Amino acid sequence: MLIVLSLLFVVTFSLESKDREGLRTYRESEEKTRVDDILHELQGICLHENEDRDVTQLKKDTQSFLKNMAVYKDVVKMNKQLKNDIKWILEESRGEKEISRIVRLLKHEVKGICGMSAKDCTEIKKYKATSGVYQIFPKKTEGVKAYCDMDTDGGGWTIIQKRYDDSVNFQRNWTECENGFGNVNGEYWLGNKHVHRLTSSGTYELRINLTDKKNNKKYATYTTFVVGDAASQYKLTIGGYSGDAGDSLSYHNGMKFSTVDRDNDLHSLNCAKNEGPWWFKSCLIVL
Ligand SMILES: [Ca+2]
Repeated sequence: MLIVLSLLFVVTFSLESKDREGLRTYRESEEKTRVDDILHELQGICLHENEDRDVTQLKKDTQSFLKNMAVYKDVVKMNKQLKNDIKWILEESRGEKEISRIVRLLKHEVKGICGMSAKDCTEIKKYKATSGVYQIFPKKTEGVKAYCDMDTDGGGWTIIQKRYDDSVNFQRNWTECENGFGNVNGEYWLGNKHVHRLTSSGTYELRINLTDKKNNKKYATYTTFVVGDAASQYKLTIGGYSGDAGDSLSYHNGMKFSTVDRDNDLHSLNCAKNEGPWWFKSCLIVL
């Protein structure tokens, strides 16, 4: 019996491998690694769900930065977003009196950078390589919390669905499926509108991981995965299967999303009533 099901996204391999090449070059020297670490820490302030980064901690970090001006100068070189304001810090900062101004400035700048850079977990991976809950901004619009898997197959996967312990009821109506539901630290559905925004903003690969009670793992990947907009009833476009879990999705290619309160399948019954919300052509056991 299958007890874990997670659907994950990642940009196509070619895009990701290009980024990794960049990171390798980036980490060539010790000094550059230190700068990289500071940038990652700054990104982590607003990217990560961890709320313990309060003003007191930020003040400590700021004082630490001021003691490491040489490193800070390199931060400037590596991040245009911070350049002007860090220049101001270096030139104008005069001890404790300036700390509160610097804190406000850094928070503002860092949030700006995070908001612009974190379209999905693949982008976040450039700054934070730790799996966990992050705020992402698909299509740079409304933010949504998602769990980022930074470990599976190179990491950078945005999880759109995770099920493993039946702690969350997945038999939800159209609106709930549209906006998302569940617990982002446990079982959840990201929401059709967010999945649409993601898959319409670039080329995404879908990965499905299955683990049984004996911890046997299987997977399926699809090189094409697009979810249409609300007007299309979140129509599924899928193709390019590979893996060892079997291809259970291609049969439903081209179908609209169905829920208990919206029957869009081609079967005489409403498949979602027994099988939960999904893209159905006819009623089959899905995954
Ligand atoms: Ca039907």
